[in-house]
Amino acid sequence: MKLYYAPTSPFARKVRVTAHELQLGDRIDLVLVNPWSDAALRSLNPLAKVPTLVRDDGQVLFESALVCEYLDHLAAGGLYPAAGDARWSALLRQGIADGINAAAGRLFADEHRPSSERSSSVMQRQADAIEAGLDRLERDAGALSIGLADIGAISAACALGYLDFRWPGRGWRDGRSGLARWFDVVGQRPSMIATQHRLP
Ligand SMILES: N[C@@H](CCC(=O)N[C@@H](CS)C(=O)NCC(=O)O)C(=O)O
Repeated sequence: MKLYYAPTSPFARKVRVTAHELQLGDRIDLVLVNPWSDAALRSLNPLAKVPTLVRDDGQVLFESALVCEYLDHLAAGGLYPAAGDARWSALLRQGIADGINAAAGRLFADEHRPSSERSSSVMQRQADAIEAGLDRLERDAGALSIGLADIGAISAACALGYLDFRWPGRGWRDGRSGLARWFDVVGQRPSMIATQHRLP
C-alpha cells in the first residue's frame, strides 16, 4: 500500500499511528507530498488532501477516519469497539479530536496571513472550538486508553501532539491535568515517537 502524507498533517499522523499500533508499518510505503502544490494528488483524491491511501489492489481511500477503519479491518485490529457505548465514545472522541485539528489547522493558517486578510471573529471561533474540544477531552481523560487501544485515544493523542507542534507555548495543559498526564505516557509510545511532526 502507499500512503500519501505530509509530516505536518495531524490527520496523516493519525493514520500512521494507527498503522504502527496495528503492526502494519512494513506494508505501507510512505509518499511525502505537499497537498497544496502536488497536482498529481488530485488524480487520486478529488479533494487533494492527505492522508490518501492507495491499496494493494489499486483502490484509493481517503478521509482519515475511513483509512484508519480500513487498516483496522485489514489487521483485524480491534481499535473499533463493537456497537454499543464503547464504540460511540471512541468515535465521538475521534470526531472531537478531528474537529480540534481542523480548527487548529485553520487558525494556524490564519495567523500566518496578512492581518488585512484575517477575520478576528473567525479566528476566535476556531480558538473556541479548540479550547472547548480540549475541555471535553479532559472531562473524559480517565476513560482514554493508556495503550492507544482504540481510535478515540489515537485521535486524541494526535490532536494534542499537533497543538504541541504548532504552538509549543499555547499551554493546553493548564487546568487539564488528566489529559496532560495521559499524554505524557502515550506520547512516549513507539507509534507516537516514530511519527513525530516535522517541517517538510
Ligand atoms: N477530513 C480529512 C481532513 C484532511 C485534511 O484536511 N488534510 C490537510 C492536511 S492536515 C490537507 O490535505 N489540506 C490540503 C487542502 O485542504 O487542500 C481527513 O480526516 O482526512
